[in-house]
Amino acid sequence: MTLNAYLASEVSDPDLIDLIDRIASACWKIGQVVRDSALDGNQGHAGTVNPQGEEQKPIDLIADDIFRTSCVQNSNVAVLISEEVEDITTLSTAQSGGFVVAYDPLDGSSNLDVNLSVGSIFAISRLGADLDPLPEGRSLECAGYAIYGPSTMLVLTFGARVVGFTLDVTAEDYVLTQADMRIPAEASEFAINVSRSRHWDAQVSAYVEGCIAGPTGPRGKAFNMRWTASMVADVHRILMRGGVFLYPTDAENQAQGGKLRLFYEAFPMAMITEVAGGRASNGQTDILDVTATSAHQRTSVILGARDEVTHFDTLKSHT
Ligand code: P6P
Repeated sequence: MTLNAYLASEVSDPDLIDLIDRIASACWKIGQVVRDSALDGNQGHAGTVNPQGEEQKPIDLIADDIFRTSCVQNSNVAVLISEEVEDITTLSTAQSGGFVVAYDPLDGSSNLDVNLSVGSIFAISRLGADLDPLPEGRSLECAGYAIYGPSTMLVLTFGARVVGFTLDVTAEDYVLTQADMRIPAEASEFAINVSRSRHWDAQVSAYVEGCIAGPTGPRGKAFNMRWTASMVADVHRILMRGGVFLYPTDAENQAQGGKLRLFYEAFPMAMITEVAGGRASNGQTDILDVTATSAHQRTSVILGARDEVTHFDTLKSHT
């Protein structure tokens, strides 16, 4: 089944179908630019920084342009929130019911120069009658990501199930390869940047120590660890074979509220995780219930296997 056939059978709003089709085309183009980045001189640094103060690569800006240009061709797009752009873009045609698209055009771009997986992340909601451009987590209509790895894949959810499409370059189409992606409740693989352990609070330290203590430790089993420095790649692995991902707020990033951004990283990945049967928490509450106050707001993220996130919660008493 192709992406277009799936959308025709699952989505009733032709405007939303058109927007997803344009995003899928944008991700196809971004995947091509990613693949040719070393040949086209699009690696290294652009000499600019994004709203997070992170150095931008030429390809970050190219990906943002591709994504933005594709989205605005949909006549019902009202608002764009991009990791790469400080200001929220509100189109002159914006009206209640218009699409709000929050996106990270190239997530994990530091992996690009070393030829490791990167991705694009997006969340689609509607502009309310109050025209407030900041979406609410529980109001997302669609969340998805593209992963540019050994193959380009597009993973989507509209709330009922999570589906995965693989780009068939020969056939020039996205083909359904995962019809119902589920995250097993139990896990034996965790993902966290362990180099930050000196900054962790006692709860995070207790969780990770429990995982690495192995069969004779409190968890009674061995865990494996992965860290790819690309949220898309870590979340995709969890969707494909289970596990848990943690990027907690810690003593070093506490002042800015953590590392990962709410609208275009945490919200979409939280919706995908929950629909796939997992949990996504900021350590206090479900991420999708977090109230947003600014476009580039950050959050703590613990997401993946339901029982792992619940176990993490039980360690809150560690001080
Ligand atoms: P660290 C990429 O920059 C990102 O936003 C996520 O995709 C990824 O999980 C995280 O930051 C990587 O952070 O501390 O490994 O550089």
